[in-house]
Amino acid sequence: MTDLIALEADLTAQIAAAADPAALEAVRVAALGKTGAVSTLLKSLGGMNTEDRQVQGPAINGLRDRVAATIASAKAALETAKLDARLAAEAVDLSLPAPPRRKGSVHPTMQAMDEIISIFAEMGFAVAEGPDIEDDFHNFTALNFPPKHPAREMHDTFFFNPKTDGERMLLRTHTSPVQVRTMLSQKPPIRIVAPGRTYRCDSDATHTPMFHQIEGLVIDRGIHMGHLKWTLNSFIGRYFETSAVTTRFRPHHFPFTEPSAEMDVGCDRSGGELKIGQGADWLEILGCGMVHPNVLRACGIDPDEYQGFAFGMGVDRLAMLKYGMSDLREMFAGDTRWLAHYGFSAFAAPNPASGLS
Ligand code: 2U9
Repeated sequence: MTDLIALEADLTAQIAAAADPAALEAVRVAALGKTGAVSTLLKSLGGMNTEDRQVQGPAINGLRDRVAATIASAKAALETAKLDARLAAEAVDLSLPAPPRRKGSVHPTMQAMDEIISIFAEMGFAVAEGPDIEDDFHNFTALNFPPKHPAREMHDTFFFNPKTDGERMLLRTHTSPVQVRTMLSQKPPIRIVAPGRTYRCDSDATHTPMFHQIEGLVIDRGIHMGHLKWTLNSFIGRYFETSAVTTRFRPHHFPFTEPSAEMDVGCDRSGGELKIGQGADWLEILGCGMVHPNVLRACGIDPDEYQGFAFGMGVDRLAMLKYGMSDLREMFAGDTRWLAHYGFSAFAAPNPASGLS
C-alpha cells in the first residue's frame, strides 16, 4: 500500500511538472502505457491469491483512474494556456482608426471603349457582341485564312485541348468572329461595332496575352473606300477632340480585307510629349480595308450585290495615347493607387444614348 501511495505522489508531481503536451504524454506512457508502472501493477493482479486481489484490485484500479483523470485535467489546462497565449499575441486593437476607403473608378481602357462606342453610336452603328471562346470557322476560315496558312500562326492562338470529335476550340484572337456571326444571322444593310476582349499568346512591353479591341463593319450596296475614309477621319477627330487632325492611309495586308490599309495620324513628338493633330510625325492608329469577297461569300452575302468596309483597333493603346500612360503592363497590374490616379468617375461614363459629352 505504501508503495502505491508513493507511486501516486511521484506521478502527480511529474504531471504537475510537465510543461508542454509532449512532456505530459511521456508521463502518461510511463504510467499508463502498455509497460507503464500502473499497467504492470494491474497485470500483477492475475498472479495474486483471491484475498490479496480483493484488497489490491480496487486500490490499483483507483490509482489508475485518479492518474488518468489528473493527466486529462493537466492536458486541458495546457491547451487553455496555449489558447490564451495565442489570443493575447494576436489581439486586435479595435480602437485603431480604419484605413481610408479607396473609391472605385472606371479603368481608362473601359473609359476609352465607352467613348469610342459612343462616337460610332452617334454615326448610327449598333453594338454587337459574341463569345470569347470561338471555333476555327468563325475566328479563321470564314475570314479567309486558308488552312495551315502562316497568318494563323501570326495570331499566336491559345487553343483548348481537342474535344472528343477532334475539334479544338480557341480564345478569339480578334473580335472579327462577332462580325461573321452578325453577317450570318442578319441581312444587309449592316452597320456595327464589336467591342471586347481578345487573346494572343504574346507578352512583352507592348503586348499582353489579353487585350481589348473594337472592330467595325459596314455592309450595304455601293460601299467604297471613300465611306471608310470619311468614317475613320471623323472618328479620329472626335476621339482626340481636335478638328486639326490629319491622317494618311498606308497600303497593308490582312487576309479578310482587300484592299487593306493602316491609318496613321499626324503627331508631334518634339517636346518629349506626344501631341495629336500637329507636327510632322506619323503614328499608326488602326487597320482597315474593304471586306474581301471571299469573306462576304463565306458569310452568305453576294459580293456582286453588296460591298463593305471594316476596321479594327487596339483600345488599350488608344487609351494610353489619349490619357498619357506610357507602360502597357501598368494598365493590367490592378494597382489601386494607379487606378485612383488614372481612373474615371463612373458617373461621367459616356454611353450610346447620352453620346460623348
Ligand atoms: C469581317 C471582315 C473584316 C477587321 C479589321 C483590322 C483591319 C486591324 C488590328 C488593329 C490593331 C487588330 O488590335 S489590333 O492588333 N485590326 O488592323 N481589323 S480590318 O476586318 C474585318 C473583320 C470582320 C467579317
